[in-house]
This record gives sequence, structure tokens and C-alpha cells, in this order.
Amino acid sequence: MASYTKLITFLERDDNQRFLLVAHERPDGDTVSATLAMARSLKLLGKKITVASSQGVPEVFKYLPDWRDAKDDFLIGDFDAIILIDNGDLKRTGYSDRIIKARDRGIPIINIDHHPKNDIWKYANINVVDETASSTCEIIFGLFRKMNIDLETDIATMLLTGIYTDTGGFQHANVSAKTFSAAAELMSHGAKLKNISTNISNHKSLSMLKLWGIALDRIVKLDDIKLVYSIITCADIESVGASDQDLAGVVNLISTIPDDVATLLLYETPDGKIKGSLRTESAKVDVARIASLFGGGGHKRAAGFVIEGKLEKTNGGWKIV
Ligand SMILES: [Mn+2]
Repeated sequence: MASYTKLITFLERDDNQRFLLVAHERPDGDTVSATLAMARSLKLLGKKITVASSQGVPEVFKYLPDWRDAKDDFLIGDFDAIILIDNGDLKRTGYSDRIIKARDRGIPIINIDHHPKNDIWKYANINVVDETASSTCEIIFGLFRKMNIDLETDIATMLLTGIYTDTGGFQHANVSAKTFSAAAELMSHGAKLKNISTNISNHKSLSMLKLWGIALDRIVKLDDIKLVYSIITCADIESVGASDQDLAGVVNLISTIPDDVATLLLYETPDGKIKGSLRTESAKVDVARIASLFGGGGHKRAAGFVIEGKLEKTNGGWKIV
């Protein structure tokens, strides 16, 4: 149960002034936008805000107002609370140790999220979690309505960005009537949908498209286990002058193959790991369960994991070494 009242009382208390807001690793549009929107609105209430994103802000989101406020480091100082936004699990904050330390020192932890119940619940004093929400931005929209926060144009654009990205432009099964009424209200407050869709959906660099070309060319369909997969190595990314951030979206494109299947994109990261990104369009498949077999997690239709290793080409396919 989401404890909105508890959160609102906590945020509005005069003796709670300094907040650290934390976005998750491999930041997506939802975590970045929700965090920046929360920062902007808490500042309107006169609070002192620090925004942390362990891996910065991806290029594609640099049209968002205030993105420069997100820093990739912070001093664990005198915060009155730490707010984890859209994090999914503690490891994904990128700052697990520091957050546990802060918790041990008695700094309250607040969890605002739409991911299924996870280890953050153990540490958090207040959980505002709604798994039925399309995005954390949709939850924060509801929170701002309850707090009567002025939805200025920038805040509206931020929140609509998170809704847009987490729903794949209003296409995924997580879109509800509530999602559309939130979006409609955000539009009426001046949210710049055209700007969002241009930046998110229609800005693909040459190197990005070449990288997608490699991934598409390598698609393999395993009929017996109903899995479609593809592979990208660090060498591939280098060969076209791209970065692993350019892979965002390719797994969604691959999962447009119509069938009751799961889609997996395996790709190497520069720090010697392999990331797996899973999608399905099928209601019968739960990719979060597949991801959990490899120590990962996520949602029923979109999930991921990280394992140690490298990808090596063999005669007939690929192996993990
Ligand atoms: Mn999200």
C-alpha cells in the first residue's frame, strides 16, 4: 500500500529541509525525469535538494530542464532524508554502501517506485510504491496533485517524459486510463509532447543505427524455448563509433516479432561484464522471472540482469567465457 499521507506529512515538515534524491544506474527517462521533477517541486517548497545519478544523464535526456543539477557523486552529509526514485532494488542505486551507512546513522530512506517489492523495502521508512502505475512519473504526478504543487510547464514536460519513455510512447501494456488522464493533465499544463517524441523517438545517430544494424543482423530465434536473441560485443560498439547507451531501444524493436516469445539482447560492457536485456509482448511470459535466474529483476514485460564474462564467437553461435 502506498503511504502517500505519510510521505506528504514528512516532506512538508519544517524540520525536514535537506533531501538527497537518487536516480538509478543506467538511467532511463523515467528515473531521470521523476528525480528532476521531484527536485524542482521540493525546491518550490523551499527545500535544499541534492540530485545524484551514479551514471549521469544520458545525452538523449539533455533536453530536460535542470538536467545539469544531477551529479554523479555526493557527500554523505547532513540529509534529513534520502529519496530513492524508480530504483527497483538497492544495488541499482549505484550507492548501496553509502545508503546503508546513512540508514544506520538514522537518516530516513524514502522509496518511490513502480517496480515489484524488493530489498529497498527493508531499508525504507516510507514506501510509496504502486505496481499498477505505468511509471514512477505517473506516481509522482499523483503525489503532486495531492500536494497541490503547481504543475509548471517544465515539471509537466519532465513527468510526461517519464510516462512516455516507460510506456514506449503509450504503446505498452502498462498504459491505463489513469496514465492517459495524467498525460492529458500534463498537456494542459504545457508539457511539450512534440519535443519529447522528437528527442526520444526520432533522434538516432548514424553510429547508433549502424550498431542496431549489427544487432538486427545477428537475430537468432530458438523455436524450442521460444526465445529470440541477439548479441553485441564491445568490439562491435567500437567498430561503429557508438556507445552501449546507443543500444537503448533495440531490444524493443527486436521484440516486435509477433509470437509468444521472450526477446534477449546480450551485450558486453566496457567494465568486463555482460548485460542481458529482456522483453516480451506476451501476457503468458514473465521476463522478470527469467532475469531473476541470473540475479536480475524488473517487470513482467521488461527486465534485465548483469553477469561476469565475455562473449565469444564459436562455429555455430556464441558462448559466454
Ligand atoms: Mn520506471
